[in-house]
Amino acid sequence: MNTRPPRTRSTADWQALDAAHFLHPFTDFDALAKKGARVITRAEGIYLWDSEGQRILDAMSGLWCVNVGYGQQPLIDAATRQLHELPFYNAFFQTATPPAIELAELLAEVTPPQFRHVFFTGSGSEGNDTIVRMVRRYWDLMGQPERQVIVSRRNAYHGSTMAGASLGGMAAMHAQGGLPIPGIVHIEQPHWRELGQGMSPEDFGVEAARWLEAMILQVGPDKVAAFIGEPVQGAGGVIVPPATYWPEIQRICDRYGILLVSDEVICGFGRTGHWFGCETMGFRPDLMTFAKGVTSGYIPLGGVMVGERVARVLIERGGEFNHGYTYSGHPVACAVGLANIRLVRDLGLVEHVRDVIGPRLAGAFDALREHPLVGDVQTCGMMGALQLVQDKARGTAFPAELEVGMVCRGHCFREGLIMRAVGDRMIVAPPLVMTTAQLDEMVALIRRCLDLTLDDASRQGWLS
Ligand code: PXG
Repeated sequence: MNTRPPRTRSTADWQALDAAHFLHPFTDFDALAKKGARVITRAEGIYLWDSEGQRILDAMSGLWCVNVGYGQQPLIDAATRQLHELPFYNAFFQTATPPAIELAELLAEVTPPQFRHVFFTGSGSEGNDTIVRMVRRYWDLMGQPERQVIVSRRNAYHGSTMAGASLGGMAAMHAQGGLPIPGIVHIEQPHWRELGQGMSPEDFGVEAARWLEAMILQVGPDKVAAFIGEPVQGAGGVIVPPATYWPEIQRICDRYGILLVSDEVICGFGRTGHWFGCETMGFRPDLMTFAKGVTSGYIPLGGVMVGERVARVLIERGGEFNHGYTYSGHPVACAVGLANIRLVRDLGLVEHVRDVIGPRLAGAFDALREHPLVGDVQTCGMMGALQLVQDKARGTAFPAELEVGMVCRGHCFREGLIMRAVGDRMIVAPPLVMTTAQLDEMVALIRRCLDLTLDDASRQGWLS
């Protein structure tokens, strides 16, 4: 029986309470308190409803995570069953729980063959903190303790903890809290449109990968522990590297013996049309971070897949690894993860992305190239970006202070569509269960919001 009282507060009441007590992530607290938060109250399939009763098509899957869509009964049942049976037990003191053991087995099955072991965390950020400690521990055990430096990329996102934000390449994050921590360096991102003009994408992909080699030589090959990257940069704006990039990165890592880490927090579990982004991009990581799509965001869970190269050393020569979280292997989270991965498999979602809905998104975004505001388009599986430009013929960007992306995002909100703006890149990462009819509905909404933004831009004289 549901004994919870009905949610009878008005939107204004919710907003006042929110402003009084709730500090939101990545938010200007004062500005939000003045404006009032949008309160999301329920969801079903690919749609959300807010406290005003407006239906919203969620083209961002919550926050790149609700891959199976909202309201999936098998996940709800798995959580409920596990909450009754054993809501919590830890994995620290030589104990384990059945859901954690079974999820570890299933993860070994769906990940590439070099992965047979997993270290569970509560989030992607904790996963990347684990990566930093684990790769340094690996090199200690290998008798090369001077290998400490991890190479990452500008405009990467790897989380918000001290190590996650340090690995990330976001200047605004480094400006707060004394980051990056020592031993983390950054190279430029493989963003052909921004950095590769005058070169073919293929040539640029190789060139961008060689920036890694240049950095290795600058730091000293005997000091570099690992390279980390998202197969496709997500929060940075859905930046899809040229096909030549990752194979060249792999070659360089092999050449210098450094560990290759794939941050699969967004790309994992089918989003790119393969189980993992490294499979789509053609490389073979030694370690992978995952989170989000492992439970479709129904409950927090993350982790690190540890390839045999590292696992064998940690297991056979390591002794105790002094690292772990209360919620490493949380039984309810793992039960939901199991149900979610089985559902992804039963519904054939990876194939749906690869063969049906991903190609349809690519085709629809390609058709948006002729829109006067759209200067460039990129997609990969169920991720897509539309670059808004001031002058289509020359491809020039709008002045940043006009915040055209935010203008477009405002129209999306009002029209019942959630899309992210990263600068002037409008991005989507819809639920993988999206049907073709729903995709067409989403694209029609996007087109309408682009038209409304174009009207604003011409009325304000921003196009001249
Ligand atoms: N790695 C990647 C690639 C991510 O996208 C994290 C790590 C951190 O995961 P947790 O679970 O600690 O948040 C992420 C998270 C955005 C946005 O604005 C993206 C993320 C988080 C918050 C906002 O697109 N990705």
